[in-house]
Amino acid sequence: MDAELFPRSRTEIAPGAVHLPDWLTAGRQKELLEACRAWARPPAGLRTVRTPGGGTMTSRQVCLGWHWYPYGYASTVVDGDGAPVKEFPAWLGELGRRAARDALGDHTPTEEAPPAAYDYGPAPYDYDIALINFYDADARMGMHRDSDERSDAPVVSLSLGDTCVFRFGNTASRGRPYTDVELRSGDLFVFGGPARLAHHGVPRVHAGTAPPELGLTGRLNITLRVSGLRSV
Ligand SMILES: O=C(O)CCC(=O)C(=O)O
Repeated sequence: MDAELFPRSRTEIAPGAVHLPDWLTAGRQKELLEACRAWARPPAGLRTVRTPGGGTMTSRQVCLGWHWYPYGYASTVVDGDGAPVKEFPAWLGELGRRAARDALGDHTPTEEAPPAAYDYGPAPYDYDIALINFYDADARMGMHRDSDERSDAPVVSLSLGDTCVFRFGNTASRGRPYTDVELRSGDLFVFGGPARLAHHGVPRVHAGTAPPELGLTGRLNITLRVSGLRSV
């Protein structure tokens, strides 16, 4: 491992938005990558997302649990091959809960433990959506809010492969103030409470920076969310 001049540590980027570097072990990253490769296969596999204005997103996406399309959720790939969305596995939900707890703390107030600084919604979170975005060297993601869910549970974001610049902004607009955070393979980013509806995006991917032992060219991001929707 590279010796860091300034070791990376837990950082609260904004109230309710926490970056935990190196949260996933190398082994866990490999397992997640293998799972992503399987999920990317058709039916209901990796696709290019078309926006209502006629554009296309440069990152490609596959969904689990609920299928996201601009701008809503469906149980089938309504803007693709029409297949039922792939199942959201229980182990991924458990990983999401652990991630939220590690980043934000156990905020179920008890007599001994005071409530957390912010209201993150009722835990434990029942994660039921994964959006998996694949970025090649030229892919980006514009500033947006995750606002199609009917739940205020924290969003969990896991990164694999190439390092990117993750821009974390504010709830009012796509513009400043924002903070640029370097997300590397294995990093965890969680945003909830007052940050849940903050704008965020990926203005840049640094090609060729993935750990060679992972065996991934490009970047994968796995975003876990609670839909608040009832299964059909
Ligand atoms: O790739 C990332 O780190 C961000 C993904 C994202 O913002 C999203 O899926 O809504």
